[in-house]
Amino acid sequence: MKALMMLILLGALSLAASQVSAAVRRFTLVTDALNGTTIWYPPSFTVHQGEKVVLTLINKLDEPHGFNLEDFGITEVVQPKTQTTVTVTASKTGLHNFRCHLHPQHLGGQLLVLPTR
Ligand SMILES: [Cu+2]
Repeated sequence: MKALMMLILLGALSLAASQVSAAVRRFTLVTDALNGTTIWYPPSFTVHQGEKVVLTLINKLDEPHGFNLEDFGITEVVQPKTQTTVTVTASKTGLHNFRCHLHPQHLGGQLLVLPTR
């Protein structure tokens, strides 16, 4: 009986551990021109609080573009026809704007951080 309880406990522990290690979310954000407007897309993405968020930023255009996620202190410039990766821990819930700090007319978007499940 004791051995069975240990097995159940170990099973629960390994399940919890696998949930922690799964809490890395990866997204690819692309800057491109759509009908003459420069945009980041997708314009929104959603994670849960505490998750580690790995963003691959791709610039498909011929000039540098910025990625500024002010609420998390992220400011990057992506050179033409290149990509870069930024990592942020989604420590704060709510809707957090991201934008290109180099071009005010360049459409950005929002990162929605939901409370922990
Ligand atoms: Cu831009």
